[in-house]
Amino acid sequence: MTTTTPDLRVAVVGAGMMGADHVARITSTISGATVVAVVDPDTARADAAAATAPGAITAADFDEALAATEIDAVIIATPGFLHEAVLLPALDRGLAILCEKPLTTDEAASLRVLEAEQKLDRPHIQVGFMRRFDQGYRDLRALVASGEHGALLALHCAHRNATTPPSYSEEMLILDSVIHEIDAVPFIAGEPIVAVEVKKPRRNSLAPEGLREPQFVILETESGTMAIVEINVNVQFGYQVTTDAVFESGVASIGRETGLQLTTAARSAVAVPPTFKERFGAAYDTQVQRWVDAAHRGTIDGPSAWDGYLASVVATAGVEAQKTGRRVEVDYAMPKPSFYDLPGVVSPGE
Ligand code: ISE
Repeated sequence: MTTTTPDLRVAVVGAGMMGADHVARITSTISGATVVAVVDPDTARADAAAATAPGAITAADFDEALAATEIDAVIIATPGFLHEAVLLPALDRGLAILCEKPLTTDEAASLRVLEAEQKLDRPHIQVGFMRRFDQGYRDLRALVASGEHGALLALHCAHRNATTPPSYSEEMLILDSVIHEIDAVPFIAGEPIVAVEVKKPRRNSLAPEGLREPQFVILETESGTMAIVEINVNVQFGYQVTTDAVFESGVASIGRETGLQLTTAARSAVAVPPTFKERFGAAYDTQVQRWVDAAHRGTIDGPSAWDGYLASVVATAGVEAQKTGRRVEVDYAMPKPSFYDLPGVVSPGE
């Protein structure tokens, strides 16, 4: 006789681009999980996302969904400043949680989340820093760790989006976009960020009125590796995220466009993905499958709330650097609690 484990019953909170993508992913690609609820105050958006998940109910808020159906796990895909309001009740109920980045949009809120989580028996929150599941990032991390080409001296990171919505503010360059590099740079370099500085070159006149971008965000790590991040979010042509790593005796690059190269009419071209959904599609799939598998085992398998907290400390310093033009040192309030060292909490790539 074979026994089958019941699917993880997942609520997806936030049915915007990312939330809708996760609903469709769980339904069509991921095994061991079913979307049972889609939560969004915008009923048209909730309905549209739920249409891809047979049997899922829709609800205007998380409480309504909790009251209406049995839920084991939640994916939080609302804007970052709304995460805490879902994280706290989800922790209270002991749900498995995949929280899209950022954990929260400021350090104080991240601390409150850490405190609430540490009242439980083990970490429940995995943070959606999906770049850690991208093969290029993992290869680069392994190359740095191997020491084969000497020390890592510098990283040139380009982070380019086609356009931004009207709600996108200057702070979001750091809190919503560079937050990915704020997590990825320590992941690649194997050491924490200790200082941030922001430089503002000539403004792109194609950016929405009032948005001062592109910007260069300089992240320094403990041993002096410098990552220079070009955040450039109205490039019009598509989505591009590349990293060039400079070692003592070599240079490595990830993220260049690959695939079919068509040469015709005196031109040669490779397609550029339109958005992050396509560029990081495989990484999102791996991340969600590993989170579901880990939830069945009662653990997480990826960046934890501690990683989310570290990123929010750096991001808070980054916003100060952006406002003042100064180099701002990062002050982590505490060492990593042993709670986050539990065996079974695996860092991807390890
Ligand atoms: C968006 O929220 C993401 O997470 C994307 O990966 C990033 O490239 C974009 O700039 C953000 O707004």
